[in-house]
Order: sequence, then C-alpha cells, then structure tokens
Amino acid sequence: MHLDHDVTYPQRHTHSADPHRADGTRRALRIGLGGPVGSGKTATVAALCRALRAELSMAVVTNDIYTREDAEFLLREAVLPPERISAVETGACPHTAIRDDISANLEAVEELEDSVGPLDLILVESGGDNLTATFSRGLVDAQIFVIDVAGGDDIPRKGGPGVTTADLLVVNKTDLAPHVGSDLERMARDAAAQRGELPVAFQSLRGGEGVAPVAAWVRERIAAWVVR
Ligand SMILES: Nc1nc2c(ncn2[C@@H]2O[C@H](COP(=O)(O)OP(=O)(O)OP(=O)(O)O)[C@@H](O)[C@H]2O)c(=O)[nH]1
Ligand SMILES: [Mg+2]
Repeated sequence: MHLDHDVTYPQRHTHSADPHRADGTRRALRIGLGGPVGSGKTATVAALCRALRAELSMAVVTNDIYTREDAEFLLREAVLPPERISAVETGACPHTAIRDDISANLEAVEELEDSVGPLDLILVESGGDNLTATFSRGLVDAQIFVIDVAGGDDIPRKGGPGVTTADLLVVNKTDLAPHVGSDLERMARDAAAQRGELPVAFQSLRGGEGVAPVAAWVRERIAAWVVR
C-alpha cells in the first residue's frame, strides 16, 4: 500500500531514541545498568546518585521481575527524593523489558521527565539477568555492565554481549577477591582481550575510591552529550 500523504502520530516527546525534547532542547542522557543477579547494580546506582546529585538533576528507573525491591531500597536509602525514583515491574525475563518491548520503561522515563524534569541524567537499572542481557539503543544512550569478582574470575573470558560491547564494564566487589580466590589481573587481561579499547572499571563499594571512577566516566558522557 502506498500513501501519498504524511502520516502523523500522536506526539510523545521522548518516545524514541530522539535526543531532543519537543522544544528542541537536549533531553536527559539515559544510562542503563545491566548484569547478573546480585553483582551490585543497585548499590552502584545508589553510589552514583550520592556522588552526582549535587551537580546533576537526576532520576532513576528500576526494573524488578515481580517486586519493587530495588526502588524500595533506593527510597529507604534516600539517595534521591522519592518522586525521582520509578519502578517498573517486568513480570517476565528482565531483558524483555529493556530490549524487546521497551514501552513500560520509555513511559517511566517520559513520566519522570514530565513530572520532575528537565533532567540531566536518568539511570535505568535492569533486573538481574545473565551475560546476554543488553539494552535497546531506543531506551538508553549508553550502557554499563556490572559483574562482580565473586561470580567467578572467568566471566570476562566467557564474553557475551554485555561483557564485550557495553560502553563501560564494571568489575565490582574487588574487596572480595582475596576471599573468593579471584585473580584481578587475569580478569583485566581477559576483559581487555574481549573489549579492545572499551573501558573497564574495577570497583569496590566497601572502600578505596568507591564509585569515583564510574562517576567520572558518567561526567564525561554528560559533557559529550550536552554539547552535541
Ligand atoms: N563486599 C561487597 N559487597 C557489595 C559491593 N557492592 C554491592 N555489594 C553487596 O552485594 C549485594 C547485592 O548488591 P545489589 O546492588 O543489590 O545487586 P544487584 O545487581 O542490584 O542485584 P539484583 O538487582 O537483585 O540483580 C548487596 O548485599 C550489596 O550490599 C562491593 O563492592 N563489595
Ligand atoms: Mg538491583
């Protein structure tokens, strides 16, 4: 069938990968955090909120399969005002809601922009999944894949799209490495072999620099986003 006139759709200003709002200004940068169950995604989101909330207007979307536990944790910890935290209950495999049918997540992102915006940054946490879960580029502009040293030091070698292609790979819980016998140097070598030039951050949220290197990476992405 051929149409000889333009088709118009109801306008939803961020309902796509379009980086602009209806008024032409740049919308919030959206960063997705994915990775296996319990690797430290919510803890990283909480630490990023604490590190960046004074300088950026932020909001968070969490995805859980049947609960709102991650959002409730962030609310309890008061990492952001409650109106800036939104929970999506995926009710299915977590990757479905971030990759295949992203409508519930896009709606959550849009509602946050409408209700508390303009925002600089929206963090979208996926439900914990396996090594194959990645975000649709229609939902997020960049993705962080969080693994941890306790999940086994052969995870970087095993690859998979998260480890191989995420814009930033975070290897979390380095404080546990001596206790679980994980070889951090080997993980770094394997990650570099899988990822080439793409960055890797080793992190412990129990000490040292904490989330600072990841927060610095987010700042760089924000700086590049607003001038484009
Ligand atoms: N020792 C140590 N524990 C950590 C670190 N980061 C997170 N944890 C703990 O690991 C557990 C899981 O962390 P979460 O942030 O809930 O992990 P998650 O990836 O969001 O988990 P799901 O959303 O259930 O997939 C919690 O008990 C955290 O306190 C770390 O750097 N070191
Ligand atoms: Mg979580």
